[in-house]
Parts: sequence; structure tokens; C-alpha cells
Amino acid sequence: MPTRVSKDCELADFELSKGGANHQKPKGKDDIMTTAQGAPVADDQNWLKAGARGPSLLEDHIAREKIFHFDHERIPERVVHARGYGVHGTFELTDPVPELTCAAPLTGAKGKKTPAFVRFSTVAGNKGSPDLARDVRGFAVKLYTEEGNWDIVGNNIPVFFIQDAIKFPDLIHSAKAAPDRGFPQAQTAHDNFWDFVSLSPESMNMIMWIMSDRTIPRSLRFMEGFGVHTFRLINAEGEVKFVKFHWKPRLGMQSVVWNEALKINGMDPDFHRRDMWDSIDAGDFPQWDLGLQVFDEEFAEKFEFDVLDATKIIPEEQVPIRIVGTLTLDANVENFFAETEQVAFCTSNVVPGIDFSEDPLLQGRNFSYLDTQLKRLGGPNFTHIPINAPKCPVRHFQQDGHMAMQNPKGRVNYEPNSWGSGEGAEADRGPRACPMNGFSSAPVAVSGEKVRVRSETFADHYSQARQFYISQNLVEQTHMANALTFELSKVQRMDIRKRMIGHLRHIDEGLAQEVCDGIGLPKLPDKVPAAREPITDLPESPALSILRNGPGTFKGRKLGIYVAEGADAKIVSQLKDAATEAGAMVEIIAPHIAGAKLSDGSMLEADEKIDGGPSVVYDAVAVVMSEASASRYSTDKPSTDFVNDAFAHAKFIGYVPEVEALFDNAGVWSRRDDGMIDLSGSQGAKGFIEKCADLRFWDREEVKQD
Ligand code: HDE
Repeated sequence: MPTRVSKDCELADFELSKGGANHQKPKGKDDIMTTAQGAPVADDQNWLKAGARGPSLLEDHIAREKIFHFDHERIPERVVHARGYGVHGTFELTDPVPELTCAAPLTGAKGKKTPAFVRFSTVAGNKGSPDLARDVRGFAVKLYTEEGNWDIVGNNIPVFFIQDAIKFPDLIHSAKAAPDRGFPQAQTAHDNFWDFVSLSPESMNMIMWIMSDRTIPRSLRFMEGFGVHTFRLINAEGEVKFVKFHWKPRLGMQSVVWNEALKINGMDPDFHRRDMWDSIDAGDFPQWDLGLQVFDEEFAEKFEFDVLDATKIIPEEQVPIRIVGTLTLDANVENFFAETEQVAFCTSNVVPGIDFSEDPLLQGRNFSYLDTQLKRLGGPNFTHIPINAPKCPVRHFQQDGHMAMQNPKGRVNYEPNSWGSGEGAEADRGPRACPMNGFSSAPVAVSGEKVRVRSETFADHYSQARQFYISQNLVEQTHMANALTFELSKVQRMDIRKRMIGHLRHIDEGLAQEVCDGIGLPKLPDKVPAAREPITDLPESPALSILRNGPGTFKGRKLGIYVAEGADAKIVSQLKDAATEAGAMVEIIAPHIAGAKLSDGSMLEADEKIDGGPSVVYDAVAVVMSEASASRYSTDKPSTDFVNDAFAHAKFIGYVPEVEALFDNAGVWSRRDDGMIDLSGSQGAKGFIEKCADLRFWDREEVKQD
């Protein structure tokens, strides 16, 4: 017979029944397990049976409830952006703009704070897909303002694939796993995607962006965010301006290289979420500045492209960005499901002072997001879930529905009504709409025939794609050509590959030729007919490049120090100090998780064992060990990979001369360059960390010639 919990709960914590099931005891009365209905449970380990070896009884309501609930733990994952990671924070107003908008978080005193929740995501992969898939990143911000929730449901890329919402299901079907085979997962490197985009020339600008390093960010903390669409701002006088929203990371932008991304996916599929969790846990809070790009009808009229076309940007050089506030992410979620999984963003969540534009993509989104929340969260009361509930008073006559949590009291559930005074004085009459302070739309004049067409002002598909490409430096352009070559090499149909190169020729003949050579085509395919001849003299926009705008700091980055028995204690400690001083994190890697005994006899504990701490998860690495240890690990594959990968991924490498045997076997000793720093030399640990501020030593990479 299983042991029963005694009334005074003083039995030992670990007690085996005769059958071997462990019965742990509650610590006290408040610790006693109950069913969801609150009834105390005596045994949570054994189903009620007819005899110890007999059949299980359906009568066991306790087991039935436990299994029933488990069976329903999942809600449908998001049809796109399924893989995501949420973080809490605060938006602080640094430059109030009442002349532009009456939106609560953007007006009021300097320093005004608005609580925020941000969910970062990938687009194509399922919930369990790896973080470093080449993909656009979602950057969805919920601001809990005093006038309701304002959601800026953006991406880390300022343009989109398509111009009209009706094409979205096709785009997503083509990008996600093929319906017959259920793969490939979380990647666009396959026939269906390239077939679709090569037949949708409007995607070409976005294609340039997704083939750049923006789709393999080093960290969620090192990405920009964009509202993408043009929105409107309305001030207290009712004056209206157009606006685009930008989030600028204080830590600067940074990406990994493709080969590194592939390896990170294997070594740590949770790389991005772990990085975010760890930084916030360590009190290293990432920040973004919110920038407004404000313009008027007059600018919209004269701009080369249509400001309602979400496949176009407005270069910062043309309309400067005004920074108005700072978002600081400072708290990890307490429960992933309750917060990250259940958060429901809707582009239609705007507050007084913000309004939509007629961008056809945005208009479609405003319709779509409510639908998706209904399906995922199971009913219209998803605003009752704490993560979605506004933090300001909510008053209306909506009622009932699945899982209603905030239920009004009293008899009045309609308006107009005459309760609250006179004969009906005993009842609360409830709220009324307020024409003065309530949300009002910009009084934009609209007229037109009912037509199903694409505006001719949307017809230029290549000019900005070209502008993006020529704004990148040579390293970045090389990465783009390599990415296109990689993806098209995964496409099996030759006609799709050729059609894509036919588009690239409108963007840049040199790029088209490189990809053509890269996939081994003997001759350039014909150009695809263009709806409109591209403008070829748009100026470069340096702001579009990651590498031309390096942060010049190693802050927020991670140094991995590989140590083994006999490592020089002084150098290790200098490295740790210099990195910490620069605002970087340090992890110790050793052949054993227990750590390594250093030259001074002290034991240094390891954060990772070498095969669990490959160099791909660090921004820069240092290897410090004695000659004997270096020789011992010189034939150890994880050790040689550590060095070899760091070199191949253009990382800065600190070393001591004693590691020659290991570095030699890793194939890098004779190739030492200025990106490899002798820590025992004159530059020392401090010099090494200073160099790391350049993030990568790009001279090591083979780039195309200008
Ligand atoms: Fe979304 N999108 N989307 N999207 N989107 C969703 O809503 C949709 C688009 C974006 O972290 C869904 O709650 C349509 C552009 C983000 O929870 C769904 C169209 C941009 C997130 C949906 C677009 C985005 C979503 C799926 C074409 C960048 C994740 C789950 C008109 C500006 C939010 C959900 C989160 C999520 C529909 C296009 C960004 C199905 C119909 C353009 C960041 O409603």
C-alpha cells in the first residue's frame, strides 16, 4: 500500500512505496496539493486501479482531471511569427512632441514613462525552430498607455515582400514548409519561395534586405525595428502629418556570418532567447531609441515613390529621424506561456493621436490580427488576459463570451439609458463616448470608384533594391551575393534560378553576374520585363549599411576564454577585467566543466565544457593554456574547431605563444594576422579588448573586388 500523507505532515521527504513510487511530503498545510477544484490530493503518482496489477478505473477523477488538462495545454501556434520571445520594459519620453501628436506616450513631461512589452520573433519557422534561421525578425511593441494599448507590430526590416494584403497567404504558404512533405522548416532556400518571389517583382527590394546580414542578427539586442507602414500623427488641434516609426538599438547593429549561423543553430537553437534572458538577468538592459520620420502631403507628393507602398523606405538622408524617447527592456517574463505565448498584438490597437494611412497592406492587417487572436486565444475576451489587459481603466458595455474575467456589476448594459438619476438613481448608468477626448480618425478626404487594381505609383520594383545594394560595403555586398547563390543553389528548378537572375540584372549587373557564376550558369539569363524602368541614379544611403555604422564598442558582447590546466592566471584575470570594464560578458570554457587549475594553483570554474561552448556563440575568443595542455588538446576536435571557426568567422582571437601546437593543428598558426593578438605581448589583454570594439576582423574575409 502506498504511504499516506500524515495529518501533521512530518514524514520524510523521500519515501518509497513497496512498488517503488516515490511519495514526497508537503512541508505544511499550505503546501498540500489540490485538484483544480481545490480538493486535497492524497496520491498523485498512482492511478486508481482494481487491484495493484488490475485495470485502471475510469472513476479516478483526479487522474482524469490531470490528464485532461495536460491534453489541452497547447493553443494553436501563430500561423506566422510562431517562434518568439517576449520581454517587459518601459518607454521613456525624452523629447515630447505635442506639436505633432496628442498620443499619450509622446506628450506630457520629459521623462514620462509608459510600460511596454516587446515580442521578438522569426517569421517562417514553427515554435520550436532554431533562432538563427535566415529570416526577418518580428519586433512587436505593446505600449500600455494611459489611453489604451498602442501596438507597433513591426519588423527588423523597414520594407515588406508584398504591396497588397490579399497576397499574404500566398507569400507565407510559399515560404513555409511545402504541404506535401512538411519541410523545409524555417528557411526560404527552396523552390516554392523563390518561385513565388521571382513571379512577384514587388518583392525585389525586400529580397535584397533578406539576403543581407540583417536576417542573421547576432542578438535581438543588436537589431533595428521598424513600423514599416506610413502612419499618421494627429495633434490636439487636429493637424495631421505622416510618420514612420524607427527603433534604433543603443548597442548598435551586429550580425553573424552565414556559416556561423548554421553552426549556432546546431549548438544552441535558443541562442537569441538565451542571450536576451542572460543579459536581462545580468542587469544589462538593452535599449532602443524611438525615432519619428515625419513628413507632410507636400513631401509625399514629390517623393519618387508612393508613401503608401510598404515595399519602399524613405531614406533617412531625405527625411531625418527625430528621436523622441527610449525603450528599456528590463524584466524577463515570469511565465513564458502566460506572457510571450498569449500576448496578442493588433495593428488596429492605436490611441488618440495616432492613425492609419491607406497603405493596402496595413489596411489588410488591421482586419487580420483580431481574427488570429480569436482563433488562438479562443474567444473575444483575450483582452482580459493580464498580458493583454490595458493598464488604464476600461469601460464599455461589451459582456459575456468565453472565459469572461472582468464582468460588470449592476443591471445596466446598454446605452443610451436613463439610469443614474431621478427614478433610476440607484443604478450606475455606465460610460458614455466623448467626442472631445475620444479617438478620432484624421478627416482625410477619400473618394473613388470601386476597383480591384494596384496603383500605378507602386510600379517601380527595382530602384530602391539597387539603392540598398549600393549602400552596403564590399563585405556586405559579398555576403549578399553569397546568400543569393546559396539559396538559389537549393532551388532545384533551373527556370526559377534564371528568372531570379533576370530580376537581379535590373538591380545590379555585377551582382547578377556574381550569382550567375556562383551557381555555375554559363551565360546571364535575359532580364525579366520591368513594369517601370528603374531609376539608376538614386544616391547611396549609408544609414542602410550595418558595417558602415559599427557601434565602435564591445559593450554588450561576449568574450569566451578557453583555459586549460596551467593557464597563466595573470593573463586570464587581466582579460576578465578588461572585458568587464568594456561592458562585455565573459564566459570561461575548459576541457572539463569543473574548470581548470591555473598557473598560480587556483581553480577557475568553467561556464561551459569545450564541446558545449564552441566559439560560434562568442563575439571574440581568447585561448590561454600551458604548452603541455595545448599539445594535449591539439588533436581534440572541439578544441581545434573552437580556434578554426573563430578564425573563419573573422573573430578577434587573443592567444598566448604556448598555444602554438593547438593553433597549428587548427590550421591558423601560420596564418596569424592583425586580428590575432598575443596577450603576452605589448598590447596585452587591454589592447585585445580595445580591438574587439571593431567586432570582426573583416580583412580576413575574401571579398569581391570593387
Ligand atoms: Fe503580420 N501577422 N501580417 N506582419 N506580424 C501576424 O498575428 C498579417 C505583416 C508581424 O509577436 C499574425 O498574432 C497579414 C507585416 C509581427 O505576436 C497574423 C499581413 C509586418 C507579428 C498576421 C501581415 C508584420 C505578426 C500571426 C499582410 C511588419 C508577430 C499571429 C497584410 C510590419 C506578433 C498574430 C507577435 C503576426 C497577419 C504582414 C509583422 C496572422 C495578413 C508587413 C511582428 O495576424
